[in-house]
Amino acid sequence: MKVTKKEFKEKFEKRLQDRFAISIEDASSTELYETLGKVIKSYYSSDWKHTRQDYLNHEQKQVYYFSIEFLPGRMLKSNLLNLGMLEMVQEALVEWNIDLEDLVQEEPDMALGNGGLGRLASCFMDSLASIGMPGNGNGIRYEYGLFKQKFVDGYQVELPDEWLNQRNIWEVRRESKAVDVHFGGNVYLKESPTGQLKPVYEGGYSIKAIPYDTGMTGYENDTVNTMRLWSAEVTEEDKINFQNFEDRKELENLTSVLYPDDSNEAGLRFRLSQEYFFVSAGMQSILHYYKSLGLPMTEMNKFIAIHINDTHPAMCVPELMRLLVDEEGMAWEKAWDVTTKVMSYTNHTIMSEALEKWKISLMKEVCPRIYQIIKEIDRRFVEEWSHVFDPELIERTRIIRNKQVHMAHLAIIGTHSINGVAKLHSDLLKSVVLKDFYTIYPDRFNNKTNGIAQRRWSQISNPLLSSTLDKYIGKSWRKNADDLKLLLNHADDKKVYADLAKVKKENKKRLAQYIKETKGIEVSPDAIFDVQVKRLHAYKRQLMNLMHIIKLYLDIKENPDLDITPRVFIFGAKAAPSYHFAKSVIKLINETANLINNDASINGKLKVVFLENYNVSLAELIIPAADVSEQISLASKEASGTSNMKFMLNGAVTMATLDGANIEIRDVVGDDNIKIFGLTEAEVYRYYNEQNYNSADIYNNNPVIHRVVNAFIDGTIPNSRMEGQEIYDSLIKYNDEFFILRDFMSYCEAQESLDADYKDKARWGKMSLTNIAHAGHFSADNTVRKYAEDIWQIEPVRKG
Ligand code: GPW
Repeated sequence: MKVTKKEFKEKFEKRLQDRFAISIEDASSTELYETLGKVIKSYYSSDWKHTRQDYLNHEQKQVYYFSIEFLPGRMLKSNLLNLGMLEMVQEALVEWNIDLEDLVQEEPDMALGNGGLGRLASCFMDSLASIGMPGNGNGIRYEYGLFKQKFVDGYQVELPDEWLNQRNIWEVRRESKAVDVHFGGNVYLKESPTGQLKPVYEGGYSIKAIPYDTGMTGYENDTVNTMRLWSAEVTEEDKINFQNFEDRKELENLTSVLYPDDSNEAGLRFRLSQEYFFVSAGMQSILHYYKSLGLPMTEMNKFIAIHINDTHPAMCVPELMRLLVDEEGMAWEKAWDVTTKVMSYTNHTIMSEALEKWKISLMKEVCPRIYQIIKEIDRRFVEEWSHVFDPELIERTRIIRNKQVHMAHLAIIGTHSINGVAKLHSDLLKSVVLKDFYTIYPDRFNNKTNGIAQRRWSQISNPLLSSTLDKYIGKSWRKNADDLKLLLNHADDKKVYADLAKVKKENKKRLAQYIKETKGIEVSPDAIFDVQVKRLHAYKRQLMNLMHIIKLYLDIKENPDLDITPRVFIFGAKAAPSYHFAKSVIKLINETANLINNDASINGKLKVVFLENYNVSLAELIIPAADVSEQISLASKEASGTSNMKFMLNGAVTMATLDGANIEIRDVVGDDNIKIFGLTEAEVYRYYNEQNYNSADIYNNNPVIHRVVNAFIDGTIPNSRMEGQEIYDSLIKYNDEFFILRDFMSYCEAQESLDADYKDKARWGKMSLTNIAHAGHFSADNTVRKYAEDIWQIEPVRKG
């Protein structure tokens, strides 16, 4: 898109005048933001239309990415960047004395997701468009996004995220594409005049699903894909049919809130209804589209691919069966063949508490026909395989077991591809968690290591680094992140180290300013910025990070002359509102922060900052300022991690266990440029197999650990007696589920070694540079390209 500054300014002024009848000088930031959004939209709207038309004209195979979460954050700058207008608009606004950053702040951070899973979906949307692939998102338009977090007396308090109060300028409501989704009632099968069994529905409710479409702009390629989010609406007409008030309220509010649990099973009826709602609405609209092509139903898999992002949308399988068999009259076997060819599934966790299961009784209540279809899929699965494999193995892999519907089993049996999100994770799926399924369907299993939207996590969040890179390696990396490798030509250039260090320092100043403003804490940009930002979860071990801080604190108290580089420990993390342990960890970190930050005898050597309300926008501020990236989950627990990739791209050095994608980061940067510590996954499994982990032994025999753990109960950390006791018990009485005590000394050693490396400017410069240079390996452009080739069989758009 080539738009001159002059054209832009004229258009902007006209829009502002048409909409608000004012001139630039009199406009508020809100008015300016809204106008800018409208102008940007007008620039991509014809490309949006053409993209859709191109797909249609060429009968292009498209993928639909079903995800119960999308976490795009703000879109203003990414749209400007993608349209090639970012610098021009920045300049134009400056000529009017307007700072683009002020307008950016006006946009609500769109947080329709919890963490990594939702953010990955949004990174994929960005990359699909940017490599010109026909890919659409399908999800839920929650009226309230993930709660806003505040701290009161060190405790987390949750406030509603009313993001739609300000209008969402990017979405387009498409009334004409609305569909009905049916819930509840009874269903029985009746023979039709043609001899077919047809379902007859009795009672139940229909609600309207209204799609809101958002254009997903590609990077400088005129492609604009669609993210379609569904909103539930109950019409006046429908209201009459509700038998009771509860049902009505529940369905009316179906898309009002996002469940705030990350990697944890929700298990409530309402959540199941949400899942069926966006699955059914999405599948129906895809089928409408496909039918408009006038192609044979049996060839759907040549034109449509549907991806199930974790198991939340796994009902896509029975829903497509319902549409093909019940509505289109296709024979079961044919429909099953098409369905499995269309569907593919990504697994994002091996942790059993996060594997979705639904009570049969609940599913019968919410979507009775879907339950019947699942039962039939299950019956045929047993029939097909129990003669081939050990019947016990088949029993273990059934979809319906112990009065529950196992969604992962449904997703595996009903798709042609199952992938994990990092090499280790995919291996563990095959060898442990889904071993039985791997026996049955070895060809379905594959790995797709996660990736990140490189442009957001460099060009948008770190413009200083971006221009420094341009200076040394040219601009090609901006489109093709693999070209970051060109930086290796300067691997030993001290001038480059110094330039990169200068950029880092500026970013640290920017963050220090924010910390000062929001928390009133003074931090020095000369200190090491050591960062752990991610959801608060026991397995991610924020607690171990805290214990290291406590150790340093006690060490300095004992020896005020201790030679350590000053460090600022920065946390950002939301805890699920019902996750008691996680909330206690937050309280303890906050109280420890108070203690340390206000202890003058520490001499500013340590600072602890827990930033409130971590979200995508805050990540864009924090990550460019990090020296150290904390990726310290117990080996085998973190499926991949993706912030690890963002930090690396921004030149931070990773403090890492051999878990998830950390392993692949080590493989590309080499052992010298990452700090590895802790148990390997094999060692963790050895403890499980031999059942001989004993945290109390470690506690009793290691004086360093003893002292740190005691700090939780001996009054060292103020105002946290109950929380301290709870943490202590988790470590000692309940045998330290995530082996923190086992990894602790190794963690401390790695931290000491990191301190020494940091002191050596050249050494650190090289580590940082090497990380940036290899970050292109984790570009979501590459990841999505592999999905496209191996799983979806889609190709870039043929234009025109
Ligand atoms: F439990 N992940 C997440 F697998 O953010 F469903 N939320 C979730 O509910 C789940 C996984 C689920 C994360 C993984 O924990 C993380 O390791 C991974 O990088 C990310 O998904 C994207 O694959």
